Amino acid sequence: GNPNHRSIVRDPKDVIPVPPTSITDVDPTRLLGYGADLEENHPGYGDDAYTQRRADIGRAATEFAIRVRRAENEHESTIPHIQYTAEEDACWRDVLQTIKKKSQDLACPEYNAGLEDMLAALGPEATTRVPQLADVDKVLRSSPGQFRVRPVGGLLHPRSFLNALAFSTFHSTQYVRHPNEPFYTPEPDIIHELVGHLPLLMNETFADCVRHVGRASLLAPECDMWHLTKVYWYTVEFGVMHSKSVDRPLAYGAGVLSSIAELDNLAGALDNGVTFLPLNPYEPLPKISYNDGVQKFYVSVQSLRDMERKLHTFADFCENLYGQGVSLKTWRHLQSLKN
Ligand code: HBI
Ligand code: FE
Repeated sequence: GNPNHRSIVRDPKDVIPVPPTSITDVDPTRLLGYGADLEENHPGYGDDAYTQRRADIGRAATEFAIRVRRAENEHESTIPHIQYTAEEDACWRDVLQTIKKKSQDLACPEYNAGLEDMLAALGPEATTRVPQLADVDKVLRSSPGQFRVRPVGGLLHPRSFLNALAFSTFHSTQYVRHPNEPFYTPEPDIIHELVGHLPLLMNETFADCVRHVGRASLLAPECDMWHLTKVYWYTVEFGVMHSKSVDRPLAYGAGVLSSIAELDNLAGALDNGVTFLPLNPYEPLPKISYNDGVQKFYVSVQSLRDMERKLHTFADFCENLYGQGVSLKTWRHLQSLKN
């Protein structure tokens, strides 16, 4: 070879992937986390009947995904219908009632409106029985947010999960958390998805925010995926809204809205010295804490509009950067050399 030509060896984690061009390209079968055997920290650990039930419902979702791929025609009527047990319905009813009460004072108004609209559209049965995902999908599709739901068997791989958001698709589990711990689950379950995530996805501005995070992920190299996961985590999962006209922070993140401990933590946050950081998606974000209790700080936005503007600009920036073959990680490195 030419001795003057130094070949550049790229780190494989810094290479831009071929992005999916439609939701059909997004693989919903790459699951992470709890598999057939639950770990010790799972409330269902050692409960064979629960483990079996959860696995059966999960498998139905994966089989749905495989059927849809073959047919290349995703239709809402084929979302598996689950016959929920009286115990599962009771768990749904208890959590929903408690959250509905608490959210009046602690959630942002757009969430409360979304929850009310969603329940009204689902009909009176929805307050006492776990709604069918096929029905929720219809409600969401015809709402201003224009999202749709796809069933999934468990915690989906972050790239598949985030990519799908760009195509207005939210992956939702269908199994119910363990009845011994109605207010805690270490993994997403249908209560977390329906009570935590879907009410705000009825809202157009919020749905746009979520689509922006998805869009930023489409061309993201592997080395940026964890950062984008954190952007999602500190907004859609645990974000709070602190508007100038309200004297306290209000929840909009699903992990706060579907957890009594988080809602109580947020209620006492101003008195207990919990810190609030303004959203800055460009800079490194703090380590995610999963298993050590409630959040020690929250990332805040002033309004959904404020968040939409920030994430819109951020997604445009990522697309542009990735289009030039540069990762956020490399961009940050180059910035630090300049200063
Ligand atoms: N999978 N089923 C499901 N539900 C989620 O809420 C979810 C997921 N996979 C990843 C994820 N959320 C995020 O926390 C990020 O890792 C993108
Ligand atoms: Fe979630």
